Amino acid sequence: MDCLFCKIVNQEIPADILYEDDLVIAFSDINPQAPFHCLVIPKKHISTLNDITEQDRELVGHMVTTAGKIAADKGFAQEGYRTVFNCNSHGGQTVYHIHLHVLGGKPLGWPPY
Ligand code: DGP
Repeated sequence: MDCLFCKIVNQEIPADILYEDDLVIAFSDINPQAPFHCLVIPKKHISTLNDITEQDRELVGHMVTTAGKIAADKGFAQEGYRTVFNCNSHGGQTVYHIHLHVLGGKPLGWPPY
């Protein structure tokens, strides 16, 4: 399977890795949209949120708790930060391996558009 983020998981292409364990890896986004912007991804390939099953419940929960821990470690817990899953074209998904964006370090606009 030709998946960019699987290649990062397998260390076939480099990334600025912030966190890694048996289930997930977090790395800096190559095109940051905030002073801090990283992606938390599962090591297991899942293409979109539509492909998540009940069996992935703990894995996806672990992605969210990992995002929260990273944000807290970076000092964003008090002022806040944003987490985003984009799904398919209307959601703005460009890489088809699920990833949780973690953005912080400034007030973020809402709604997106
Ligand atoms: P999305 O649009 O939700 O699919 O977000 C994909 C993100 O992935 C986007 O913010 C840019 C980031 N990205 C794309 N290619 C690479 C890469 O090769 N390395 C890293 N670190 N990030 C990438």
